[in-house]
Amino acid sequence: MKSILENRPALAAEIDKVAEVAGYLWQKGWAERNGGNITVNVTEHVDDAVRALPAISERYPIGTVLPHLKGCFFFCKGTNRRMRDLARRPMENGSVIRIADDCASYEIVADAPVKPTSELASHLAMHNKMIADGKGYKAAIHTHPIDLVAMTHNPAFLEKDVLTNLLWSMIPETRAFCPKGLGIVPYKMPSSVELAEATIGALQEYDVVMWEKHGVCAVGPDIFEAFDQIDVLSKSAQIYLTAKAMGFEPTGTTQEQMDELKRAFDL
Ligand code: 2HA
Ligand code: ZN
Repeated sequence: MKSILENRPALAAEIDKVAEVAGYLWQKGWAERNGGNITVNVTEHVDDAVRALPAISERYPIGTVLPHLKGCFFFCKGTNRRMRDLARRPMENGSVIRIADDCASYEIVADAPVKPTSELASHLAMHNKMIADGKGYKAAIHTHPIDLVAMTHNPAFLEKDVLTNLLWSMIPETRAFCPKGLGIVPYKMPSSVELAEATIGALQEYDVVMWEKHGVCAVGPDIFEAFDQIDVLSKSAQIYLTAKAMGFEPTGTTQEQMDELKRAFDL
């Protein structure tokens, strides 16, 4: 079977990045079984031949109407597919979908009829918002980092910006590379439109949001940037819990030191 990636180096390069990040998620222990999902807006890498491709699936409802997505193309990890398999064979464990003109449904166009992630409503709602914001963000990721998810089991950490300030104070890089901090979405049913809507609400202020007792979502210009933000936050969480495991409460950098960083890096 001919792959949509053949003779499309820019599109193939985006899918390569997705596969690379999928491997990291597995290696980090953030992606048990089919846990987590990745979607990338690949519309800019799609030519007339792709636009003319017939659908290879029925038309599925998104569950919500997303006006900015009309005619857009997305690469999506498949539902029930393993992240570790996406790493090795991305086009067998994910697919390219086209959003229909009603902005409320989609069809699969390539390579195989692999149904997209169960969190498609949240992912597409994030992409709709990213287009509306006009910052050129193209990637969304959801994964289950052990340390960050564990922290959401403490009600004190669910108060606005408590976790953000704690994680910023563990190592200066976290403030520098995740300058908006970490939003919190109270527990919602996985895959639900309510979860999608709450996620969009939190993204007004943050590029990374925690889903209480479930996982984390991040958006960015590409999948590497989205992944890196989760990675720096998880590093901070690791430092916090390593200090706790050594039997003491970490002091954290002071507010003064953080303010100095904010000025120096123009955050
Ligand atoms: O795709 O992580 O939240 C599996 C999940 C659902
Ligand atoms: Zn999940």
